Amino acid sequence: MIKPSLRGSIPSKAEAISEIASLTRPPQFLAGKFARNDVKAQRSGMTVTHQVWMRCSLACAEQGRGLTHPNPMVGACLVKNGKLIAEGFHRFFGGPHAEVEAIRKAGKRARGATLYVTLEPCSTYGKTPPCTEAIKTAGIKRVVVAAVDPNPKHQGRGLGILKRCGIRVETGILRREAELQNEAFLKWVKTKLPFVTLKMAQSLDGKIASRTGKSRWVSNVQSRNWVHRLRAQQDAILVGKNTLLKDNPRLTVRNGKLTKTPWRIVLDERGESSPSAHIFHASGVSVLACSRKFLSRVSKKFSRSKVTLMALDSSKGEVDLNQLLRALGALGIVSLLVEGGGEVAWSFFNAGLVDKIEWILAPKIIGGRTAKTSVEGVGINALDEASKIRPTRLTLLGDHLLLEGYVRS
Ligand code: AOF
Ligand code: ZN
Repeated sequence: MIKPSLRGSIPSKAEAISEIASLTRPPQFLAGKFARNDVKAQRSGMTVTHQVWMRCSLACAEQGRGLTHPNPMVGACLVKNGKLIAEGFHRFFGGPHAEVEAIRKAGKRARGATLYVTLEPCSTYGKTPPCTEAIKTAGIKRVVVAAVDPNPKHQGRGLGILKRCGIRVETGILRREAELQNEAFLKWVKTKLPFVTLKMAQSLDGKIASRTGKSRWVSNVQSRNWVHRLRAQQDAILVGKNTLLKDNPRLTVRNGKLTKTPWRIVLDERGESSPSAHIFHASGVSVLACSRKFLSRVSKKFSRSKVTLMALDSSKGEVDLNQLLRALGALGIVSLLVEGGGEVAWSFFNAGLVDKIEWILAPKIIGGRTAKTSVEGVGINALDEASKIRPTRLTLLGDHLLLEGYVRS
């Protein structure tokens, strides 16, 4: 049995609120223990309460997924006398921080309240003033934090400032869940490289097309809808030039409430793509990553197109992916979705650059020794050289299986 992933355990806002509603009538086992004035039980009761409110903050933070880069997702709840008085989340880069949004909504009622926040409050002037100041001014008496800010500018500083001015501070409540929620930001802030998710849709026998090259549609409607939601959570989406030449995908996000379009990136060493391909004409940013060696030729070919050219080192017909990721990281791309095809997938696995996989298995057998497979390239010699995956979740999308997991380093 595959254990559900922690991300799967982050509740929707409705679930978190209903969990909280049940807590305002304390569960019997807690009420009994409080009645006996059992100090230990009170402490564990407090932990349960903290976890419930922190789940609410995690659910708030989740609403910013895909919209905040290169900032993290952050959610906050203000609680007084066991009741939620205001909540907030970080909505977009440069916008108010979660804590400030909750404090503004609460107004005078924030005085004496407890703040539950998924990330340590910031303590310096960035795009916005420090949240530690807003917390002090609002008269908040206790701050409960899930994860310490990994950003070296803030790490631990905010907590220290709050403690020194007499505010009670507790940390580590649902820390793992909060870190998982911001796994991409965590990697980026430490390494300045984007978190790479590789998505693939294949038949049970590993094919992504028939022997005649037909690939539409290996997957079903539910999994295609799911892919649109996955795309909406990313800062950039990458495909290889073969996918572009063959499928001419739009790589758009159709999730109804989109407020940000991920960048679209094509790996194309020699600039063989057609300037009329759909992705170079859709709204938003399109990037063609080519070799420096071919830059002048490529820029002439694409001179009338609004694509941005990124010139990289290349060898043996492939652009340097490490260099590409460093460049994207420097441009503030925190999460990158690699969508194939098989040669691109191999190059990313072979360079050890994949963090997470999202693998859709269509319950069909395509067959054919020349039919394209999901991961091509030259492959490995010995099985112990294989990229190994730690599976974390198995989901049914209609009659298709979605396997999620992390590449073991
Ligand atoms: C956010 N949202 O709710 C919290 C953050 O340039 P600034 O002022 O937006 O500051 C960004 C940093 O602040 C960010 O990298 C993180 O370390 C910290 N906390 N950031 O974007 C929030 N609480
Ligand atoms: Zn802040």
